[in-house]
Formats: sequence, structure tokens, C-alpha cells
Amino acid sequence: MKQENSPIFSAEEQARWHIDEPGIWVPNDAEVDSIPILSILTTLWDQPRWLEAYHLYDPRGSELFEQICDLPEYYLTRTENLILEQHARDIIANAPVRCVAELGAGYSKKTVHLLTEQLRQRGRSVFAPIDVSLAGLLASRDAVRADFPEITFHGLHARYEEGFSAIDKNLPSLFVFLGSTIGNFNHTDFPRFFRALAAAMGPHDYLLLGADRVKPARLLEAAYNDSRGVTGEFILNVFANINRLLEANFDPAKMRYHSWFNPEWQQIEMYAVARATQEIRLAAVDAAFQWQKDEKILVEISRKFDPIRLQEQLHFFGLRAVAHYTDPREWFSVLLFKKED
Ligand code: AVI
Repeated sequence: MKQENSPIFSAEEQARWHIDEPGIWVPNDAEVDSIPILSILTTLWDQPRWLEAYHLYDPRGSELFEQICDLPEYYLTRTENLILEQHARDIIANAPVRCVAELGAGYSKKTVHLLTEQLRQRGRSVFAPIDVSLAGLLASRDAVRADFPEITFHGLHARYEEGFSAIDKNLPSLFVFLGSTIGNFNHTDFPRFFRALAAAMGPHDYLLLGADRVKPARLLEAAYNDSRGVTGEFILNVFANINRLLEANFDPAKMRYHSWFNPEWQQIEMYAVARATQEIRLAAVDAAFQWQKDEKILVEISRKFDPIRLQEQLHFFGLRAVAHYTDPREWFSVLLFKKED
């Protein structure tokens, strides 16, 4: 275990982390393996059945998500990128920080806009992405080192909460959570996440949050049921991941993808539906269940927001709205908050 110090940790946290690969920090007590299995079993046996969205991101799932971002119907990535391209200068001017801490491995065009401005306005700085994907962090590290040698890279190979809680409250930081990933959090995870994030933020910290907005159902439904079927493949691929993890026998030929915008809950719901009744066996844990014909498994939700209401809501978590950036069609919002003193 190689011991070095990093300016991003408080003294107390420093002792809990070690360098794994150059520039990548891991908690000493990292325990990764049992969590996905427990999560899959407990939610698959829930009533009705569902899955936590993070299981979607095995290597194939991550590849498919990259393809989704380029689909003509999937306006989210392009629109958010446009907003950041236009407003990065103002965002960074409004958030006087030394560290940009991104939730997600991030080395997209979007991150580049922010890092370019951070470097231009503040000079030497730190970039600290937090992600459970080591591959994503390594790619991000290599790209940042090549393109921004004046920016020090400290990747945190950890779950979001573990990562952001470790960052020194005295290091002025901009926490960046883009892509409307917050929309994939359910109604339990959402308040838990903001409570933990606000508690981890110091008095000089900011949050930049990307949120997709409520809009006509036809636009939303097209974005999540694209004509090339990539979204369906992405959602159903979760079962290939489960088959591997749990020696299960989910059969892609015996299921179909279904999604719709639920207006009451303001969310796109993405399901796998059984084409026929089938016995699902999970050999690794010696468990089985009957998946009935037409029974749905909720694989992912994607919530859509009214940005003003979101600003009001986050105020109750101790995050004060500083600025609101949007696109000409007002389809997507990028919101800047400051942790209240
Ligand atoms: C990552 N997340 C914000 C995407 C979304 O739009 O909710 C995931 C996604 N699922 C299907 N298409 C995209």
C-alpha cells in the first residue's frame, strides 16, 4: 500500500485512503463485491419487482449509454453541453473554488468547458472525479494529464457518498453532478443523497446540477424509445450483467422493452416485460422465481423536473440557488447552488 498525501482530504480522511493506480485513490476498507448481489436479490423479490439503475453500467452497458448520448432523439447530452459551452465562464466566475469534484468519471466535452475556464480564471487547480468505474477514472486521468497538465488529478474510486464525504471541507470545491443523473434516483435515494452531499460540503463549496425538465410526453418518450432500439438494448443488457453476477438464466429472447412517461410521477419508466411465463434461476445463490407472462421489472426511472421547484426544494437541504442556466427551448437546466454558511 503506497502512502502519499493529497490536498483534497482532511487529515482524518487521509488515513482512510491509499493510492491504487497513480492519481487514483481507494478507501482502505473498500468493499465492492457483495453490494450488487444483495441489491439485485432484494429488489427482484420486491413487490413489484425492480432494479437499482447502477447495474446497467457494466462495460457493454457503458458502451451502449455512450451510443445513446449521440442518438438524434436523446437531446439531453447535446443540450446540456451547449449550456455549459455558453456559460462555463459565468459558472466558474460565480463559483470561486480551487477544486472541481465531479460525481461520475467525467471527461466529456462538458467537463472540458469547466476545466478550461477554471484554469483560465484561477490557474493551478485540482480535478477530483468520483466513480465506481476504474476504467472511467483511468481514461479521465490520462485525458486530463494530456490536455490540462496544470490541473492535478485526484480520482476517487468509490461510491459518490464515500467520495464526496472525504473531501476536505476547507478546500473550496465545486461539486459537479451533470447529465440529469439525479433523475435516476428514486424518492428514497434523492433526499438521502442531498442530505449527505449538503452535510459533506464546506462553507465555500458550490454544487452544479444538470436536470432534465418536464416537457411534452412525445418528446420524452422518443428520447427513451429511440428508433434504432439502442435504449431497449441498454435496458435489457442489465440481465446479461445479472446472469454473469448470479449465474442466472434471464433470456433476452423471452423479454421485451417497454417505456412510457408517467405524468403523475413526472418520470420516464423503463421496464423489461416477460414475453412468456418462465422460471428464473439464480444458481449462485440457489434461488428461483416465476416471472409471469406480461409481468414487468422496473429497470430504471428518469425523473423530469421543474427547475424552480428544484431550487426551492434544495434550499431546504441548505443549498442556496445562485444561478440558473438553460437552453433557448428551455428543455434542460443547469443549476448552480452555494452551500449556506
Ligand atoms: C444517465 N441517465 C441520466 C440517463 C437518463 O436519461 O436517465 C440514463 C438513460 N437511460 C436510458 N436512456 C438514458
